[in-house]
Amino acid sequence: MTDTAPPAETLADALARCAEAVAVELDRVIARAQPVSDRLMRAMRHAALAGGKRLRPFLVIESAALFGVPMPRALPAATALECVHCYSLVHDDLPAMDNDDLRRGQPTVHRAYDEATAILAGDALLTLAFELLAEPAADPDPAVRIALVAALARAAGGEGMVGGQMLDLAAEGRFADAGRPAPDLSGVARLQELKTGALLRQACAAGALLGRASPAEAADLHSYSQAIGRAFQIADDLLDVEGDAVAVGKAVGKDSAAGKATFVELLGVAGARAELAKLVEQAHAALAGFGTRATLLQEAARFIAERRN
Ligand code: GRG
Repeated sequence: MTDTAPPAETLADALARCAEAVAVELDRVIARAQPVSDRLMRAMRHAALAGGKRLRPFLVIESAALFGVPMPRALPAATALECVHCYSLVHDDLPAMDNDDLRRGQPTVHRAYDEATAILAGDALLTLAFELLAEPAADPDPAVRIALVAALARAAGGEGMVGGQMLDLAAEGRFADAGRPAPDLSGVARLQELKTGALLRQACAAGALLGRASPAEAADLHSYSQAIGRAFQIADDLLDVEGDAVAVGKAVGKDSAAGKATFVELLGVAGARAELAKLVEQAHAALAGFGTRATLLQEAARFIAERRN
């Protein structure tokens, strides 16, 4: 008999395990719309089940796992967050927003269906998220369910992602009566912290809530999530400049075409890469206190920084 420990799960395997579990759960909960409208359900499925890295659910599941919460217990909160993310992509692709034809290598929802159906599919995914968090399966403690609902609402709404999207449109000069703010690093950082950072931070905050993290543990996870949120956006800006539309699964070069200020434009490609490396180090350091339990989350920071799609 040997006393060797089983090999640690690789990041790729962990991402695949979470993605599979979330897809099964999304499939199950989206079916609730079917008795009312098969078309709505199909559009929601198109939005939520046609690929995606499932990074946010992975972060919920792995943050909760730091505290010994098993994946099935974290799955409702993880699925809820992915519902909000998928809604945001559907609405972001609409003609009134980014007007994109391609997402995750597929036609966008308004292209595959129509604009009204896409708006409603996004609305239905957003509201489904809160339904999932309000259900007892999200957490046995009603106070924790309320905290999950409140935190997701803040992260997704006007003081979070939607607010960031508004700043982004303003930065493009989309509001004739509001002028166009001069691009600077702190303005871009604030916009991105809200637009894309808020949901990534919420992923780790949800894991901390599910795991009954101490204030110090929650603060460490918060620092980690801030670092990966920034890294995610810089990587996204680099992909917009250097990425290949087929690999990325959506149009690239749109930021410069829209005259948008980005980290890459403000820091240069080399500066952006240096900043990425710093952020990966910060993310690692933030979780040092969790020891080897945090290995997957630490590896995820590098994955986010170096992603190709
Ligand atoms: C319209 C309410 C509303 C909000 C839109 C998040 C957002 C705000 C828009 C998304 C547009 C976009 C492409 C932003 C860049 C960063 C981002 C969120 C990319 C997509 O996230 P990934 O890479 O996507 O995690 P997958 O497909 O893997 O899920």
